[in-house]
Amino acid sequence: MREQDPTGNNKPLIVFAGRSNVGKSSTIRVLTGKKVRVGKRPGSTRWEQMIDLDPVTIVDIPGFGFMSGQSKTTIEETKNHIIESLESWSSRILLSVFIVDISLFRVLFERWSSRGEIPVDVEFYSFLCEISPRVIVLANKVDKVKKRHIDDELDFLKFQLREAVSDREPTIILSAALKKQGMRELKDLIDEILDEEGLDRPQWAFT
Ligand SMILES: Nc1nc2c(ncn2[C@@H]2O[C@H](COP(=O)(O)OP(=O)(O)OP(=O)(O)O)[C@@H](O)[C@H]2O)c(=O)[nH]1
Ligand SMILES: [Mg+2]
Repeated sequence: MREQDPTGNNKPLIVFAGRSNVGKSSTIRVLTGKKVRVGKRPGSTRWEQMIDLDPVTIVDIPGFGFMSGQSKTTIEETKNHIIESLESWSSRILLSVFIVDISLFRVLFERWSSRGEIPVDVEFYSFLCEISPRVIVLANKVDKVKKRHIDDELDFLKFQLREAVSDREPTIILSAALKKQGMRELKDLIDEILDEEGLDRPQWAFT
C-alpha cells in the first residue's frame, strides 16, 4: 500500500535522511530556499516534510537516534515510522541524500562497535542502499573538523561504508551546510542525475 503523500502527487522523491541534528533541514534550506525547520536540539523535525519543487518532491525525514526531550518509546516509534515510510515510497525514490556529521562519525562508530552493535549510521546507510537506486553521502559539519584531520576522517567514513555495502562505491561530498560549503557540488550532482532521468531541473535557491 502506498503511503499517503500530503502533497497529493506522485512525483519522484529525493529523500534527505540521517541521524538527528546532522544538518538535513539546513541543507534543504540552502538548496531550496524553503523555510524548513532547523533546530539547535536533535529531534526538531518530528515528521517528514514534503517540499514540492517540480519535477521532484524533496522529503525532509526526521532524524533517527537521540531526540532531545523524547522518551525511548517515541524515539523507537519515530525510527519505525521512518523505515515504514521509506519502504512504502521505495518505488518513487530517485535518490537518497544520506547526511552524516563527519565530526562525530568516528567517535559514534567506535562507541557502537565496542558495545558489539552495528553503528546506526552504517545500518541506515545499508538500508538506504537497499531501497534507493542512488545514494549520495554528505559528510556535513566539516567546519568542526581540524583541517589536518579531514582526510583521515573522510577515509575512515569511506572505508566503513565500503565494508557495509561492498557492491557500491560510495559517493561522498564534504560539506558545511551552515557555511554553504559543498552545496553547489551537491546541487550539480542532483542536476546530473535528473538529466540522466530525462527530468527537468528544479528551481534551486542559487545558481
Ligand atoms: N557547525 C555546523 N553546524 C551545522 C552545520 N549544518 C547544520 N548545523 C547546525 O546543526 C543543528 C541541526 O541542524 P538541522 O538542519 O536542524 O539538523 P537536522 O538533521 O534537520 O536535525 P533533526 O531534524 O533534529 O533530525 C543546527 O543548529 C544547525 O545550525 C554545519 O555544516 N556546521
Ligand atoms: Mg530536521
